[in-house]
Amino acid sequence: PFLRNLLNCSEFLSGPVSTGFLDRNPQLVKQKTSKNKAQRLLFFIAETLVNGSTTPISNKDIRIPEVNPPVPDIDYSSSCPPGWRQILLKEGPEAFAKAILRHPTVLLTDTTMRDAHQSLLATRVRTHDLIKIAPFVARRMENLLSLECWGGATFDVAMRFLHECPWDRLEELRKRIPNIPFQMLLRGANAVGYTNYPDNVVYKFCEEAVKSGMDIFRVFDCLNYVPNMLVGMDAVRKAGGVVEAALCYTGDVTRSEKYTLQYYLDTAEQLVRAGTHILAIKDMAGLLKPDGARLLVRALKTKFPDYPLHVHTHDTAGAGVATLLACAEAGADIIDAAVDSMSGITSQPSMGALVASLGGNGGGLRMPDVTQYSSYWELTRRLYANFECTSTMRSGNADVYENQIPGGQYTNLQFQSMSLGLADQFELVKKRFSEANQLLGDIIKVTPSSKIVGDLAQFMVQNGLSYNDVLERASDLSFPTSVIEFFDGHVGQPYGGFPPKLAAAVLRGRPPTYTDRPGAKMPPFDFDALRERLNEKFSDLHITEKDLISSALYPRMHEQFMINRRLYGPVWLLDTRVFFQGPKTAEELEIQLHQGKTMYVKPLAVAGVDKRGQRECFFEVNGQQRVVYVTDRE
Ligand code: 3PY
Ligand code: ZN
Repeated sequence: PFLRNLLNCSEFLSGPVSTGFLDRNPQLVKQKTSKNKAQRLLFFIAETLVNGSTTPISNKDIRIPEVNPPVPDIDYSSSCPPGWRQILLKEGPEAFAKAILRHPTVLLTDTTMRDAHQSLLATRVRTHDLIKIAPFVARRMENLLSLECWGGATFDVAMRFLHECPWDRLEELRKRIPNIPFQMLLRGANAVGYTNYPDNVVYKFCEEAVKSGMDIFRVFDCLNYVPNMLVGMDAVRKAGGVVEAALCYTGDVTRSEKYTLQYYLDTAEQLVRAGTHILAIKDMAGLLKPDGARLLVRALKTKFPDYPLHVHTHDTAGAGVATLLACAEAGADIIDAAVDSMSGITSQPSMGALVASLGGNGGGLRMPDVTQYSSYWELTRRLYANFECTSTMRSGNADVYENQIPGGQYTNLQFQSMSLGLADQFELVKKRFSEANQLLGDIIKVTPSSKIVGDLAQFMVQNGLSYNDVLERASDLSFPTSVIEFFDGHVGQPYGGFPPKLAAAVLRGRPPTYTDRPGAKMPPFDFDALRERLNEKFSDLHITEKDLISSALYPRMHEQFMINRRLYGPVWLLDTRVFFQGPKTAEELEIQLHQGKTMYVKPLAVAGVDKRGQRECFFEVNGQQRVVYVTDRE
């Protein structure tokens, strides 16, 4: 087989073989693992027993508790009641938007399955735990306007850290929740990545997302740069999805001189003209306070009464519930909440608090159902104790109004500071974040522009630079790449333009590469060539159109994911404790391979290292003894 593979390998056929040839062509070497799903999972378990977690864990000292979060005991044989998705499927996006407008009371979006765990648990919640509770959500939370369960960082984290295919997650959830519209976060021309992509990548992404079950796309751009958003909006519309164009909120609309009420109204006007179905306010840092919320929501609803208004905030300071109640009073049509046990601090405001406070019209949700849903997540959250971002942030912090760090980034920045040995300087990092923002021209801060501000802040702290030092010494400083690319126009054009003096210094006097939409100059992505390459490299795996998109967005990460998939199989079937930590000796694991087929695995013993550097792992599988060999990497 090696020779046959070699003769099919284009790198081998096209010239002399150079260093790293085998690493670049792992398909040439037959893996020692069997192709069988059960055997791959067994190999994965053996791997965790011998070498520990296959994915980085922030705090290894924390042992994952042996809890098995029970799903609420309801009648799962009953069919799912109809929900908003039936209206969408039957009548289409325009009529769906009209139906929202006609609805007499405010509606809710549940963010538990995306933003809440992105903001609290480093996006690590696994498909396993999401699909366990999905049948309950479909039957008891059927009045949700939508369920945010995809997009943002979930796409790359699934592949990079969880060895999961993000598309499978979407499809598995969709199978179990046919009645509630799914909602995702689309970073405009950045799709679900951190950089601009050729337009055909964004179009193909949206097309496949709709086919896999996505309904509502919250499209934003990290600088509110409308040309970048238009690509995403058009791609969603062509794919048949609901376009929800978002205005990213920053500053304080009641007093900011730059991001004024007029600024938001003018930007909204462009989004309405571009054919959005729904308008959204995306307050990614939790800066919107009740007075600003009333002002902004009233103004938008007065000017654009024919468009449903959806409000998203974070509870970083602790004022989130008050803000969302103010939005509801002022006429917002939909508000975002996370279930109680996954809410608060850098996540969304509490669903239970909102449902209770809205009295008889809590988005059509029933308090006992919310409580049961919350109990499931309370225990499930404990399985992710290693990723609890709030281990250092235990309460709300109103200093966010000053530093404006987005919810999803706050704790990341804290971890990043710790790993750079700057843990005790986090206060300074926050101060520098706010100064870095001013240096860059007071920009909108959300993925990826927030990272640029964060990179500059870290750079200032590490090099002991103050605001004035940066300004004075700019032409001699080696700025982080992200900062150079920002001034070079790679992200888009910020509102109000680039600060000219710093731009000239950072670019060393040369003109910027992009002065308009970066994607406009990119040649289309060659999907045919990629398909050929992947089919050759992974000739033993079935390459789908979705694989092509994952690879176009994240080439190296996707390749590693494919290698892991080949080795480990569908690891999302394993319990979360087993996935991150491995099982205990003699613990009996019950793994449901598919409907009606369960595998029972009991790890018995791990032998010492043999001459080849391998260890024998002994298991009992469905009552039979089995041995798996794993290389000890110590
Ligand atoms: C993301 O882009 O992942 C965000 O959550 C932005 O708020
Ligand atoms: Zn958010």
